[in-house]
Amino acid sequence: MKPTRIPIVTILGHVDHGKTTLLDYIRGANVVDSEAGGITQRVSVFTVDVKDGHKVTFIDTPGHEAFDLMRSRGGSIADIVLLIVAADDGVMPQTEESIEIIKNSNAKPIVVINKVDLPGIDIEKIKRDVTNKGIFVEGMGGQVPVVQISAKTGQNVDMLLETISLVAQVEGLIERPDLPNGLVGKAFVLESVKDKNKGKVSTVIMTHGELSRGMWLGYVSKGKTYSEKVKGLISENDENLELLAEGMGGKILGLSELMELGSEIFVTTEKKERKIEAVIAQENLENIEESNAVDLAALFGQAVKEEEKTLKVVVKASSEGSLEALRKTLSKVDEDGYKVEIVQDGLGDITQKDLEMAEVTKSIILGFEVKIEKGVADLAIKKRILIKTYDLVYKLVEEISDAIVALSSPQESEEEIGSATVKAIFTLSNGTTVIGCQVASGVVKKGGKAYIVRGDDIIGEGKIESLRHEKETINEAKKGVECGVIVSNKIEAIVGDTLYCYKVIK
Ligand SMILES: Nc1nc2c(ncn2[C@@H]2O[C@H](COP(=O)(O)OP(=O)(O)OP(=O)(O)O)[C@@H](O)[C@H]2O)c(=O)[nH]1
Ligand SMILES: [Mg+2]
Repeated sequence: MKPTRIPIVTILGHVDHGKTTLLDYIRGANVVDSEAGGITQRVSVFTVDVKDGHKVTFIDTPGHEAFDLMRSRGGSIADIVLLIVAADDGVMPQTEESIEIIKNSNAKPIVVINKVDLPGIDIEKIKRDVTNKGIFVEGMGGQVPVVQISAKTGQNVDMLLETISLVAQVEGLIERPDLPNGLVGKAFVLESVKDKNKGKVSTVIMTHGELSRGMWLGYVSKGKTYSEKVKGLISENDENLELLAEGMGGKILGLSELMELGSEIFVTTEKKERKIEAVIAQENLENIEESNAVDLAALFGQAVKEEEKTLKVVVKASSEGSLEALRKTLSKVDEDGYKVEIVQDGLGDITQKDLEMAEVTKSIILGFEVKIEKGVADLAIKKRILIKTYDLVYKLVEEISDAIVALSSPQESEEEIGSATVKAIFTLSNGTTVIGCQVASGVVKKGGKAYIVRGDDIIGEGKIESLRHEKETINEAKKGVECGVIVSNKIEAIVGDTLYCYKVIK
């Protein structure tokens, strides 16, 4: 079984609500007093020892409105988010913004009401206000834990740490995809600064695997890929580190370029520039495809106006010749009156300009033998604009035609791929039901459709959102394997029911 990694906990909340004071208390330090104007202006990462040899990584973020990107970056990487609300101030603009970050992430929230040492405070009002903004807390009909603390006196901080461990254990950490082959680690860049003594310094957090001094780092800066040996690694307190384990944060020194904020960096044991380039290109594509996981036709569907029956596209290609060929071929596509309209075409990689064009014209972007410029892929995901790149013309035309066929005749069929016997039902603290099963035939797959059947009746159905074997997340469970299944819809399954897994064919 995989060792459980160190949980990543991001602290979010309005300015001056006590985020840094809380972290100072937890690590027995004193940062607040040394901050300019008492305001946090950068993201910092600390891995601290909590009870029983367990470690937790905390990301402190600034609460001032100017630092919204730092907050959302901190939120995007977290397993758990502490929403700090000062009891005397209540829900304020950056509390609300932090709530939005939480709602858009997979992180598990814990509401922390701070400054309860102050007189004349109304805890119930804060709980109500937070719930009204969509974080449903305990005691208000929801499940999100609320801990009342004083970061100044330390009151209930122990209880908060216990709540963090409990949430991490019971609800689990965010699932991260496996590392690409040949890599030993992957990290996320939270902050990069030019320090006059230390040079270029990047604060990173290890999301996968590990990084130690002497290993090689691959990263992209201003569109160029670099591969460099790690010369220095320090903690937030400038102590030398030999290793960053999974879930730990730290600073990398001595790189020749500044790492881009929010980018991912890749760790190899030797110099592997080519490999890294390939991985980065692949990840860009996967990110896009994942975000558009709905299915191609559905996304094409967004770009097609029913009455016009046209699919609008922006086309980029590597040469004038291939562009010409594409124009010609795409103009011939006609499926039941559905056609392709090229709103713009050009040579070279897919850029932000292309994205803007696609956005205003409600198009998708097709690339032929071109790459996607750094940053554009992420932006496309946010804006939900589909980018597809191809190296083979016929593939491109084939996929477009298939998608158009699917549009003009939307049909689905299902095929049974496995069945399992329901052995136990569990409920997680957030109310999610886990169906414990043993696979009786075939295979049960994540992403597949599940039907729960009792006798001759279908009790419920839904998509298989998560699949676990013991504590490990898996993609499929074969005959004989016991697994915990979470289905998208609430189903009142009981022991003895049968779960059938179906593959949906479009
Ligand atoms: N009375 C009381 N004061 C507190 C408590 N926690 C923090 N403070 C005070 O609130 C002020 C702001 O605390 P910080 O920890 O700097 O707040 P912050 O959320 O980190 O602020 P930014 O990083 O600027 O967003 C400081 O003067 C702290 O001493 C508490 O539990 N009780
Ligand atoms: Mg602070």
